[in-house]
Amino acid sequence: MPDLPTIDLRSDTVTKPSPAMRAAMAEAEVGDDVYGEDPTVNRLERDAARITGKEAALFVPSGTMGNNIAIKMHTRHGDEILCESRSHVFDWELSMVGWFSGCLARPVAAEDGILTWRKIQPVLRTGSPHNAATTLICLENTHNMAGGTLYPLETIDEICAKAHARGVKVHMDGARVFNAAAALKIPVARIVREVDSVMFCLSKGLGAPVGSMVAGTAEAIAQARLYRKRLGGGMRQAGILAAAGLIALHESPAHLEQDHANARFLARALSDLPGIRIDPAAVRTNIVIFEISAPGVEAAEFVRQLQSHGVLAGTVPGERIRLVTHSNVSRADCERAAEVLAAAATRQSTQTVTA
Ligand code: TLP
Repeated sequence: MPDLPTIDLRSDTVTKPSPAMRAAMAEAEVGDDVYGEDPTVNRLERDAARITGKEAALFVPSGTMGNNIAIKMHTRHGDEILCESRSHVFDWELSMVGWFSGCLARPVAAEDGILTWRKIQPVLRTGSPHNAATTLICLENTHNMAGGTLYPLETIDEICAKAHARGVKVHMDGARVFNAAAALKIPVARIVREVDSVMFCLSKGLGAPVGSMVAGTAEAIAQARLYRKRLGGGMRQAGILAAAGLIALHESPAHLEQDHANARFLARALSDLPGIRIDPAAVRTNIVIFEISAPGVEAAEFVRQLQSHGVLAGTVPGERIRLVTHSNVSRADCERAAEVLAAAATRQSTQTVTA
């Protein structure tokens, strides 16, 4: 049998730039962006602001930098911020909320990753001689570790209205907000209409090699520009990267529904397998998370088995396995991945039965 290419489902961060992106990068008009003179970056920032319905946007090297610049611009040292307990800002950003913004992150658990005002209200603090005030709520949409779940519009709007009435800001970690928009079939601008800022990634499902955007008011983004420079994120001829970002922004959203259909396909295939726990109905975007229910089988060992048969998956906390679909995996790849998953599941269930 000929060697088949590896199918990489570890993350949508693994996508390689398309030929159109590479061509645009080669031809990009550039300038020094720290002087504000890179026409391609300027265009990307203008377009991102328009598409998110915000006054201004800033190109940043990564989602992590974007989130932390946003948290910094909405808070002061010693404030509390509120976020979901498995959110990226809390769990995956090296405690930057404390390290960079000097804030305490108060996590609130939600089974499906989706915060509601009912969950938020009891833990919001107004500030007193004993308690620091909560000044920011972070919503992750889609929620990565909950399996790409998404916020209903009413939930976002209610949180924003009630938070704003108390002088609390709302930031959306919208690393995958274009996936949410594709799933809900509504514009991103509507999803983020009420939030004070949004970060979204060009380098995940949208397929650009590098970069994320932070959008908000002109005043907040002017401040964000200074924080980016402080963090060493002032990039010079960044138009080379922004050129790919423009293609990601304008052309990739139309293809996301295909990734979602592939994720649903994998989820359905997994739900038929012995020793696997998954609710396929919960898979709405491009992230599929499942558990091994067979006793004594470790997620890491299952992932090693998949890898030895050419399928890369990732483990996530809680002995769970994550598959992420993206533009570099086709339906045919997912069909082959489903066969590899089926063989691994059958092997482990027969081993557990005979053990
Ligand atoms: N997520 C990565 C890992 O860091 C877990 C992935 O493979 O999914 N917000 C969310 C919701 C994210 O999922 C990520 C990256 C980020 C922010 C950070 O983006 P980068 O990696 O560009 O710093």
